[in-house]
Amino acid sequence: MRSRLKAMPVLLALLTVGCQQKAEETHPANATGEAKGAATMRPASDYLSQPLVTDIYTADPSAHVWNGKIYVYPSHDIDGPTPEDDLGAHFEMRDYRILSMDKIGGKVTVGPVALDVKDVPWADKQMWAPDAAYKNGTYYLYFPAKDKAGAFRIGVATSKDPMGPFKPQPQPIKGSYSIDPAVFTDDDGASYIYFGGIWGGQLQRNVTGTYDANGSKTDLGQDDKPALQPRVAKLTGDMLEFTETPRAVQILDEKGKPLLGGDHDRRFFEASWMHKYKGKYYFSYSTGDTHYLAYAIGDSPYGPFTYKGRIMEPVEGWTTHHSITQWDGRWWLFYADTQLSGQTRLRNVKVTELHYNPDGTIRTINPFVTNGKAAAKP
Ligand code: FUB
Repeated sequence: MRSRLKAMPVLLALLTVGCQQKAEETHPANATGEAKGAATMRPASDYLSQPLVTDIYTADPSAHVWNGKIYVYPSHDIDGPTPEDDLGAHFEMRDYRILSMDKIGGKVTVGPVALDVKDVPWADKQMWAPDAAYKNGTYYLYFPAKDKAGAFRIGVATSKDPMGPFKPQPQPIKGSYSIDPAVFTDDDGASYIYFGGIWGGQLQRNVTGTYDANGSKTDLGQDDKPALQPRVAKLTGDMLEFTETPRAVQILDEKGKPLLGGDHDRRFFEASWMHKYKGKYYFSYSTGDTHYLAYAIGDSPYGPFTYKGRIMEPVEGWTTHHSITQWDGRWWLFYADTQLSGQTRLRNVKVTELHYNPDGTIRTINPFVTNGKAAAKP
């Protein structure tokens, strides 16, 4: 899983001393807070966009616009002791802090702790990528965490304030499993939750709907069979439960055949997101070990969705995870990389504009600036 970064620790150790001055020049705001700014191999000008916050490490940004403000619900990365492995044991997050801003490019406020793992009765550790929703005066925070048996479940917590604090339900959502919840509310008011992730996200250990602690560590190991699919379920009117047994989300190729397990450049890995553009449903996701953000288009929130291409080429770092939202008449991609730290486990969220082509396809974004210019492929 980590092949791109295998040489990174040694390289970083060497660069930390030599590049300290450079790092400080590049990230002057890093002198305070958790995100101290370490070795960086590139000047800030190489990146398409800059970290939204530099005082804490953040990842997995789920962005929403409420009451004219932008709220970002990220993971809060911490520098824990667990060694990096293929199952993401090094992502040891223990709480959530929410970001808000009046406009894209404006000042970003970092909220206080909005939910702590110690206050969630069923959860033990690893508060991974969250999302949020709003209905009838209440904000809902959806979050994955490992329970005491080591199985990922999805919880929900509520608040009257989009910044929290959130009060968790005493149990995870009944029938939930795996990671990366993303909630989409359609024009008719119905809300759907998408979730799932393979490898450390344990989707392959939940194929029957019941967690199998002895299941495969990665995927189903069936490269010539349909890939594991993300899940979707309609939420109940109170937003707290599934109305149905989660369904598999079909992602098809251009011939209408399911993407195969061996198609690592296109198959689903984790990080579901749903948005609607000109009446079509866009399901987007991360391809994980090939590091792309990809998307597929369909006519219903349940799918099927036809693979259309990449939203973003690989960022610096192993994972990226995104959300897409409209603000001030333009579309924005929130994502993360490791610009501040150079370490997989310590990420920082960013935002850049997303553009559609006239036929509804999305222009692929290069997260780096080449020859002084941002490159976006038509
Ligand atoms: O942040 C922990 C995990 O890494 C997320 O849940 C995945 O989407 C990946 O970003």
